[in-house]
Amino acid sequence: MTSISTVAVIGLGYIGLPTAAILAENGVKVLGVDVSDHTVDAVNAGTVPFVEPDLAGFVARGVENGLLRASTTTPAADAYIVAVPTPFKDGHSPDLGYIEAAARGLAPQLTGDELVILESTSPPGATEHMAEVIFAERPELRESELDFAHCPERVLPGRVMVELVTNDRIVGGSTRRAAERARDLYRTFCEGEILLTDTRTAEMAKLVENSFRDVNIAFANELSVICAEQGIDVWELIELANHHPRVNILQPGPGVGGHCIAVDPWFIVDAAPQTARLIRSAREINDAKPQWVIDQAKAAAFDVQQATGRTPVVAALGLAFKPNIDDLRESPALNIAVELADQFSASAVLVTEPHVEALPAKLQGKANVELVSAADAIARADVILLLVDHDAFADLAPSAAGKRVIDTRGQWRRG
Ligand code: SAJ
Repeated sequence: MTSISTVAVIGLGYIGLPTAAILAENGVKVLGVDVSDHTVDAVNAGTVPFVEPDLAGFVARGVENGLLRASTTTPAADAYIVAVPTPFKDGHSPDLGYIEAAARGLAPQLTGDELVILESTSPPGATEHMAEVIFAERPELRESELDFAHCPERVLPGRVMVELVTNDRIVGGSTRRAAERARDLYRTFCEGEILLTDTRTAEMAKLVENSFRDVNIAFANELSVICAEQGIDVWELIELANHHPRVNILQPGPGVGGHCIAVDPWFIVDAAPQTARLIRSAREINDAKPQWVIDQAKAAAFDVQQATGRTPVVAALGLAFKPNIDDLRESPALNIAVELADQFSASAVLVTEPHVEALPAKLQGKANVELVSAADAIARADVILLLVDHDAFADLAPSAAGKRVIDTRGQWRRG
């Protein structure tokens, strides 16, 4: 068993590139692999193709020190880290196609004593499946000393370079030796605890962490709908209930966004369709929340029209999937704004997002949509939807009478 001095990181996205860069920072020779020429060129020029605090400095140093370079083909290495996307296919089933392609890409390079790590968020059994894809390409390696591991990441976007170092990690090995080899590799940069298990448990742990959060947000979202029916202020209710020493209810919102929490629980549902009942319900509750918000907006617009006889102006404050970031991926706020634009085609729909400079593609070309400042939106609109509790909105609660406010985050209610 050779020691690990070179690592190929396959997939230079939001997780792969930071991992490659931090390994290089700690003296490991890293060869990054990506299908995108743009990404490969950017990395080789010492730059980054997306925004993540501090990442650019790590990449620049790695390239300058000769420890990090990228290519579109998979080179020979002592260890491989596969960090490619696992999107949906056919509804909510995970598509393992990118993992399979990465496995086929690295298989020809193997000599039989390497460590192959799957880092992509994956359904239970995906690491075993990756190994099978490799063995199908190279049957003679079945009896070799190849090791496989799954090491899910838990880093929070915006804090990736810090959390890569400080978070605890779960490392699941195909054997104890595989887990220990992977642990030793992550130890080069991870200062948190590294906990060893088997591959299926490690795969499930990542899915369970995000499902735990999804289920708890669904509880808050369900409460918000019940409270609206019952004439109770949900924000006050949660604040009061959370004074109980063993109660900690999360915050309702316009739905759950991002590329993890709204996605990963479905992998459990797909793996256990009959038994994952609570997890499925939580997903359905959170996915239904944007439509509920739109229905609230419609009712408010109807009221304004009845009262004034004119077509109301509607404002959507915030497009990002959570506060104080510019990330629009799987954002319920953005989807609500798109629906408002389509369903209120006769109305002006004013959109505000302090973290972007132009209308996102999904809203471009819609004649009734205008990107304006928050102050402008609040001054002009009859119906105001607060969709993201960005700090920038905190002090802007509308004071004029006659405006209908749908505060989906309770930001103005909470003060
Ligand atoms: N949200 C609520 N109410 C809350 C908390 C969050 O509506 O009380 C919403 C947010 O507005 C957002 C969504 O949930 O739309 C998700 O936001 P988040 O901050 O909970 O999580 P992410 O998606 O940014 O990152 C999560 C983290 N996982 C957990 O907290 C269990 C992160 O540690 C993971 O690394 C990441 O998913 C991932 O990559 O899986």
